[in-house]
Amino acid sequence: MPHKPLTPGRRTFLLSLAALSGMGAFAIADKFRYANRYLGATDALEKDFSVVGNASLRDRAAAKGLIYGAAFPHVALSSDRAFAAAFAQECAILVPESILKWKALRPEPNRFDFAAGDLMAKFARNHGLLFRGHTLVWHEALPQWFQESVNSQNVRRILLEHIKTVVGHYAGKIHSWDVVNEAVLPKDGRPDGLRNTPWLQLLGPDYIEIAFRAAAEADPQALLVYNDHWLDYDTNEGNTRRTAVLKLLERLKAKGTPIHALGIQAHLLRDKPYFNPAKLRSFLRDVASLDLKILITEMDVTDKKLPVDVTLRDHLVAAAYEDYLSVVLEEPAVIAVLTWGLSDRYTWLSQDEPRSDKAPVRPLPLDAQFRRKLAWNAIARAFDQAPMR
Ligand code: 9MR
Repeated sequence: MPHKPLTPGRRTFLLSLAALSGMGAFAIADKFRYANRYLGATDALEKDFSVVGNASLRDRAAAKGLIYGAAFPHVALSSDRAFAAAFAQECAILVPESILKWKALRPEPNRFDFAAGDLMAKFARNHGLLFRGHTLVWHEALPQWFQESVNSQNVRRILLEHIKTVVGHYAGKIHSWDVVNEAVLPKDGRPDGLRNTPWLQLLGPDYIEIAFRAAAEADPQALLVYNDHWLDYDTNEGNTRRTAVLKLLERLKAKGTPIHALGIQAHLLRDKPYFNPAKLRSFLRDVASLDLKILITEMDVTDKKLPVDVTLRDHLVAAAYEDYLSVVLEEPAVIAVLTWGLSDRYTWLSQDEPRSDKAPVRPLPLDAQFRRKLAWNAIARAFDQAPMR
């Protein structure tokens, strides 16, 4: 990556930052060198993330015909009223982070437990939020009994029963369902690019179509989504994944499968300098040309490898949000943006992608005290600048 010269403008900016934070010349030179190791770090530091007014993300998105929302961690529902209040203020759509997965919902083959899901649905209803379902078919979060007792003889019945029961239970109350999650993994080596999951092994590649048809039958009103990850970057993996997902969507549409949208998870890695707006744009266009809507379903920005300095880290994370959203929101087929969590207090990344220096991670729009961060500003700015739907 080219080293950016320390221009007078940059020097003045960094010096005023030093003056503000009381740092000496050494610390600033250090900070600059550090910043420059990351693509665009100096640009991110100089970027203006100001926003006009105080309106919530929910209102800014709605002003453009978009929906903003987030994943809600079950642990916060009864125990954290401040989080719930911040959620209701900023969001227009709620997706339970875990409790609608098989493991939580179906503790035994013949017993469904809707208690937690129903509480979450009630919270959404009481606060005028749309409710979104995640997820009906995934190779993770399966209960122990699945591995022990599901086989090629009973799998179809068990899957159809699951979809009928769960989708039927929330029919009429749900905005959209992630019907199938993360079914593509080109490096598993299959010509169709599908991941070698228990579903594929037991039911064959048609399991995806079977699931969508069952979901459509159980709730003809819900928007049915195929959801997948690592579609964002111009890397070998990103490129092969986008191609494989597109082919899967084409096959499903050609068979008349009732699929309505692609969910792009967008778990971003700021330290990976492989963002290519042109490639992402053309992927979105290709998806839209299949007459599919697009949702950004699980957005966050991993700060695992970013400098520990909070000012710099927050700028880099915010820049990643704005760069990405300003590109995807140009595409009229994109109808919703959800972050995977709302506050740094509750994020899967604390567990799954912790920092080696043990500093708390800061991947989401609100900090751990529910104050708006620069990432919030970045999302707000992207909504403000987005074309009207
Ligand atoms: O954030 C979720 C975490 O709390 C759960 O333990 C985990 C397993 O159920 O799933 C995480 O959410 C994943 C989502 O369901 C699918 N895309 C990747 C998300 C992060 O791993």
